[in-house]
Parts: sequence; structure tokens; C-alpha cells
Amino acid sequence: MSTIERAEVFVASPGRTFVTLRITTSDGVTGLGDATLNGRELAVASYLRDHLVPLLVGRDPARVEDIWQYLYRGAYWRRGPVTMTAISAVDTALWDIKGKTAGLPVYQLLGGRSRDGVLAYSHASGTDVPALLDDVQRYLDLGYRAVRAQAAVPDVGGTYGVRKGAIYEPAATALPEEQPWDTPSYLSFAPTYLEAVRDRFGFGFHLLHDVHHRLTPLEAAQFGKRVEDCRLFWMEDPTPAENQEAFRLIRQHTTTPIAVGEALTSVWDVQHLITEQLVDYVRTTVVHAGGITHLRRIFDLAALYQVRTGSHGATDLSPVSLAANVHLDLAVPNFGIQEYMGHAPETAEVFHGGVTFADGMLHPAEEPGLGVEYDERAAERFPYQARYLPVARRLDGSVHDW
Ligand code: KDG
Ligand code: MG
Repeated sequence: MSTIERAEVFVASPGRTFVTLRITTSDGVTGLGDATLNGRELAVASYLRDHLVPLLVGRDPARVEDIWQYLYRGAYWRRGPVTMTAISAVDTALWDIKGKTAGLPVYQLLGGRSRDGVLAYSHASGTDVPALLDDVQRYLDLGYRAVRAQAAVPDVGGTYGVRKGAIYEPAATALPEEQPWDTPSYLSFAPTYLEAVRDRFGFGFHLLHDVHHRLTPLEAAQFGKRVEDCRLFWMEDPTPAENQEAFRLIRQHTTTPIAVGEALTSVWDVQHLITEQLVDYVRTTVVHAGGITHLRRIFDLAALYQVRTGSHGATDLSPVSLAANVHLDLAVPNFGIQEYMGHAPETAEVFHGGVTFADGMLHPAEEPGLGVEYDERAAERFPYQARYLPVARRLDGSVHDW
């Protein structure tokens, strides 16, 4: 029987920080898992190195479900982003190994293709409306059939989602940058640029918008109602998801579809949202919601309630977890859309292979496993750099949700 011989944790910052787990079996087969938790990377690296790696050595890598249950139930302390990201990395690496051992790409182990490709959306943004419109044009020219639109709120610096360089990277400073926030300014301005996008480009593509947890339920209901004529694919994270009943109020007032879940990490965290049909899209991912094994469980629950998938795919999801997500997206019946922001050029020096983009769709590699390799030598050129997401403060100085 093949056993897990070693499991190594790599922390490197090629363009941004990624934590990567590599499991090697006694047969010499390797599998990769993403363990990146933006701004809390070293906590997951330690959880893996200090607490999970010693439990893995000597186990049968083929027993993916059993290892998942062992790490989840066996910890006693359940859920939470650090635990779930660490379990995700192990699970993803084991699926990679299973695919390589079977000689099949992972999507074949998940039931095979349900579709020819995975619809992807990317991020258009601008420091003002003309710049946003130029950027939407750029994404449509690149072949995207779905585009997210965000513009800087006038006179309020540091709006969420507005790109400064070639790639939008919010975790950019060694300590958290403090950014101002003003809800009334956002509520009067954001609908106008979404309308400007529809006026200029029409309705022949999907338009998305991320509110990024900034509104109260009533404000979110007002926003959703106000932008109904824009026919958004979704408004994302309109209000923080700790109080899930809050979404019922939003629902009762608007038909704008709702997407939630990039910061949620287990089926129990989304159970109420799904079974009460309070959202339309669930944004949980392979990297933060327990790997392929657990994310499939979430997606299957969602399918029972006609909730579709729309997994998070920002720069802080490494090419490994993005690939794993796309394998799953390809297979599940209730796939909706996949976020795809791309990565900095340095990232491609370390992670080889992965998904490809063509005609608005993502495609996984056809090699056995996930189709991504980690270049350990190249990673040494990019030592770890601490980077934090910003923190938002209202104009009166109090802390707001970022
Ligand atoms: O780590 C947090 C980022 O990935 C997040 O702020 C990006 O909201 C985001 C999105 O929708 O991509
Ligand atoms: Mg988001």
C-alpha cells in the first residue's frame, strides 16, 4: 500500500503571498494544496506544519474522505477559516494525488464534464466613470462574457475594488491601510455607474457588482431595488453574513440576485442561507471551505434549493485552488459562474500549468490530477512578505466592515 511519506509547507510571495502544501507518497506521487488565508497566512502554515503534517505521515493517501473526517471531527475544535483552510489544502492535495494515480484529470473523478467550459467573470474598475467604461471595454475585447464593475466613490479615497496597477491587489501594505468609507456617497454614486455601463454597452453580457459587506439590510434592499433595471447577474455580499436572517429583508424588497459566501468556510455556515433560499449564488471555494470533498457537499445542498455556484477567485486564491475549483465547476450540475482575476506575472514563475482562458470560459488542464506544478527553486526568489488587507473607517472615525 502506498502511504503518505512527507508533507511540506511552502510560504512564498511571488507577486503576493501563497501558502502551498505538497504531499509526497511512498510511490513518489506528489499532490498540491493551496493553504492561503489572506493576511493570516502564517497561522495556517503553522496549523499545517505543527498540527496536521505529523498526523498525515504513514496514512493511506487514497482515503480522502476518511482523512477529511479525521482532521475535522478529530480536532474537536471545528470550523473557522484557519482550520478549514488547512483541511482544504490536505484534501486538495489528496485529490491531486488520486487523479495522478488514476491517470485522470480530477474533473473525471467527480463525474466528468457537465459543460464544455466554465463561465468566468473578471474585474473592471476605474478611478472615475470614463475610466471604468474604458476598462469594461477592455474586458469585453478580451472575450469576457461577464464583467464586474467597481468605481471609486468621488471624494472618498480608497474605494473597495478599484485597481491601481495591472492587477487588483487589495493586500498591498505591510500593516493594514486605513481607508475612509461613506455609505450615503456610495449609495448615490454606485447605481449611476452601473447604469452608465448598461447605457454604453447594452445587455449582451453579464454585469456584476461587489458591495463588499458595506450596507445594512435596509440599505442593501434600497440598493438592489434601485439597480433592478441594470439586470445585474448579482450584487455580492450586500451586507455582512453573520446575521443571515438579514438577507430575508433584502429578498423581500428586490429581485436583484444575491451572492454570498467567499468568507464562509463550511456547509453549516451556508446552511441557513441555502435552505431558506435567502441567496441565489454561493461563493464558497475549495481553498477556504474544506477542499473539493466539502465544497462538493455545499454545492449539492445548494442544488436542492436552486442556488447556483459562483466561487471566489481573487488573486489570493493560488493557481492550485483555482484549478481545483474549475475542475469542480466543470462537473457540478448547478454551476453558475467562476470569478477569475488572474495573477501577477511572478506567480506564473512559481506555479506552472493550471487553468486556461478562452472565449470567456476557463478550462482545466487535461493532465492527470489538477494539472499544476510548484517550482520550489523559483519560489526561493520570492521570500515571504507580510501584507494586510485594508481596514475601513467611516467619516466619523469609527471602524466599518471592509
Ligand atoms: O482576501 C479577500 C479578497 O479576496 C476579497 O476582498 C476580494 O471580495 C473579493 C472578491 O470578490 O474578489
Ligand atoms: Mg467579493
